[in-house]
Amino acid sequence: MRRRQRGVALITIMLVVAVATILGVEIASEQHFAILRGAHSLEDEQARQYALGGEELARQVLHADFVKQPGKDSNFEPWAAKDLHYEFEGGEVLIHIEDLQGRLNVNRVAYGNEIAISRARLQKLLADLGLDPTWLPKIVDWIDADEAREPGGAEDFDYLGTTPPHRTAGTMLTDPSELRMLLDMDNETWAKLRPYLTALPDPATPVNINTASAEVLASLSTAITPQMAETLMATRDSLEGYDSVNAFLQDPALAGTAVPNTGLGVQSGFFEVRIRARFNDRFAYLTSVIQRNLTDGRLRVISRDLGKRVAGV
Ligand SMILES: [Ca+2]
Ligand SMILES: [Ca+2]
Repeated sequence: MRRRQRGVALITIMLVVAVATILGVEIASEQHFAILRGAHSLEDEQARQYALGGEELARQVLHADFVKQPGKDSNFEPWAAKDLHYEFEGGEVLIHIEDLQGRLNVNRVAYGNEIAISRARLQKLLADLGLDPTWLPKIVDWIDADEAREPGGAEDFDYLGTTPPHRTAGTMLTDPSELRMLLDMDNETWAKLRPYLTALPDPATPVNINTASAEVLASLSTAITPQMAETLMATRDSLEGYDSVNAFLQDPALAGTAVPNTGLGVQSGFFEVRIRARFNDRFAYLTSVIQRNLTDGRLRVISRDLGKRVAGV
């Protein structure tokens, strides 16, 4: 809120208090409720401003991280702390930052120069999660620009027969939740898949092996078993993150696996920030995606969802 607007908000709160005091006990109940409603909407607005303040704090944390060590990102850095919590007068802000490059970028299965390896990785993830392999062609068809069905896939023609009829995206996704619309997708399947997927605007964006979950590490090659992924996670913890992709590929746990040196990295440029803000007893929720420039650390909010209650904060 700009200073002047803040001043106006403060004067308005003071007026509400003054009016309530003057009217005292003689106030008619209807008027009383009207004032309460007014006060609540002011408090809601204050909570929303705190949430936006939380986003600004997240930007500062991410910028400080870049200044300290631009070439390497891991879950051992301050931005990844689970207790980013700030108290203000009458309220508080809770911030949870997640590296979106710790997930598989679904846009890579149909765009960019690494389509084949990206499809293989999503296929491996589906297999490890015990999900039907035809989710891959369905995801590919949903995102790719053509109307030609992959074997086992589904294009516009198949969706026009659904209720309500709709069409495929035919372009890169901005939010992976759009895949909830896939033919035959159900809540249970989507709940299993969702934690491991993201939709980033640049299909060249690699997976950060330092923030990837065990499931995503296991998806990197058919040669990596879930047990091996757990071993890799333990080594990664002891190192506080691998210094380079080569250091990861040379990990003894990967000996003989020939994991392709494609689409992997140790640096991140896309973060999801989930915020819960409170002012008095009013809450506001904000989810923002922040892009951090890999060369100069500049930060840019690329999406902002205010008001949606989110898990994880
Ligand atoms: Ca298509
Ligand atoms: Ca297609």
